[in-house]
Amino acid sequence: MNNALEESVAIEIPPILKGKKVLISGLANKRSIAWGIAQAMHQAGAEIIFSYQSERLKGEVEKVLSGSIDNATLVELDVGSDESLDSAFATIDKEFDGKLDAMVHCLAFAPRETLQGGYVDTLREHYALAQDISSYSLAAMARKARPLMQKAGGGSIISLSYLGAEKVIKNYNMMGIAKAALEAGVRYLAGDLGVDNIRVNAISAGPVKTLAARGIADFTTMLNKHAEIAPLKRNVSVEDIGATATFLASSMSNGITGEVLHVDCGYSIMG
Ligand code: 0WE
Repeated sequence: MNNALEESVAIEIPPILKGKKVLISGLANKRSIAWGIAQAMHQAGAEIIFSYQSERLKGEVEKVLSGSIDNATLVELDVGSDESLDSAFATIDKEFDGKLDAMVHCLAFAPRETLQGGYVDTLREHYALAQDISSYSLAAMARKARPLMQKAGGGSIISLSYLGAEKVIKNYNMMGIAKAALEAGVRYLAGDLGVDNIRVNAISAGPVKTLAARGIADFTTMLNKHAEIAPLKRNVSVEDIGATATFLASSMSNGITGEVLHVDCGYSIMG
């Protein structure tokens, strides 16, 4: 089940999300980081709604969930559309009785051309699309989640980032700029929403071989290098990320907001 470059250690998840209502976006298939997060939060006792981008992707979400999480609700949400945001959150409002305790933002997109060559060549149109889907969408979703989280007495919003936001990583290019904006967005949203006891944090995850990494040049070489350099001498697993996301969604992290936590086996501390 685990990638060969990861260590297979079962993580014990205590029932810290019992009765909590959670929205998870970005589940594409069983390798998705969103799936690692969903399984951990499910183990922790959460009630989960999954969002999928389009009808085309709904079948795969149903396939992944079947036999594992059978009581979940699915909702279509294309973050590139305000109408879709309106209708998705209307459904979530109904399904969850007006309340939402946590939201996981596990979405990004940049046109493939921007993930090769140099950032210097990025087209205006590609920049705008990448920022819209990868960074603005967190603010758009937070704005829609806010009244539901207010009704729940507070909430936790969790997004996913990557080291390419802070350092120049070969080929990450446009996504690095989008993740830098996302991380700044996490801080500004934490500033806005703290008054409602809504916390906003990000996990900066080490590289994981997901659908989003497919076709990225030399990704396997990158994973090998990462495992060699990282203090823990392995790559991060979706279980590692799921456990940290569960912690951030729970009251165990009530004093943490506006933070970007590195879940990268220590890779980013190395000089
Ligand atoms: O954030 C990401 C990737 C997100 C992503 C992936 C794709 C591939 C397919 C965004 N847009 C697209 N557009 C597509 O057309 N990661 C953290 C994974 C990743 O992507 C890289 C990496 C790593 C790590 C790209 C280059 C270098 C490293």
